[in-house]
Amino acid sequence: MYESIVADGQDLTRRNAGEQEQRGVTLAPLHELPAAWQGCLFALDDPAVDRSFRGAARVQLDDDCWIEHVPQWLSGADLVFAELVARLEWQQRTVVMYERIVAEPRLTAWYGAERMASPPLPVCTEMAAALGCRYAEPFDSIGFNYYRDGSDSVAWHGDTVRHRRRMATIAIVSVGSPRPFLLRRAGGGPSRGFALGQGDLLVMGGACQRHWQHCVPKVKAVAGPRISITYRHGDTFAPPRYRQAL
Ligand SMILES: O=C(O)CCC(=O)C(=O)O
Repeated sequence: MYESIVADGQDLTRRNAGEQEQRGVTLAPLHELPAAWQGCLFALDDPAVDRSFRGAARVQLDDDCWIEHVPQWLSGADLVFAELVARLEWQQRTVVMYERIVAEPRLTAWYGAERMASPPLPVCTEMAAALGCRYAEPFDSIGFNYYRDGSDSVAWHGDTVRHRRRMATIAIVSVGSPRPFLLRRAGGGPSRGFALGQGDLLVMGGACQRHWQHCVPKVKAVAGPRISITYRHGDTFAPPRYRQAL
């Protein structure tokens, strides 16, 4: 049932669009790094998190909402990127847009609470523990997004947790090539941007998911691949859009 995708995974995935429409999701494990990956393969340090959060910069967006940025919080990020590409069962999900079924412009993988005891890499547990200590939240799920190139993206949104809780802390660790990550007030207006990759951590806290939106826009310039590793809390069950694929 799995599609076997190697170096040109993006092309093959897109050739199978017809099948994705019928099944809603295609499992797309990738066993080799994309040709575009320019990581320093000679500098693959053992992954480790900086438990001191040195260099953390917190920005109060408004009375209720804050973000914290920690550049290069995870060391050995190139190795983590390569291992996640190879180990995760990447899924090509579809969504309904304007009455048409279209493939999401990125691949995804999900580890809910029931899978957190056996994460794809030990450092995923280390990250959850360090984040839990600093932000005083029991991070119990990980969502992975794989942006294969500049045409992959995620549109402006607030995470669905906003429907259940006003306050939530969401921590995103980025590995691979830096990509713009933008934040703006819900409903529009000027945006604030970060280039996230190579082990950077960006945390959104307070009522950010209600009052602010974030996105990873498409980029025209050549962009290498990036994976975001997103820690959330209180999402015992996978959100509906993931559930179809389990
Ligand atoms: O990839 C990112 O940095 C953002 C991911 C995201 O917005 C999401 O999973 O809801």
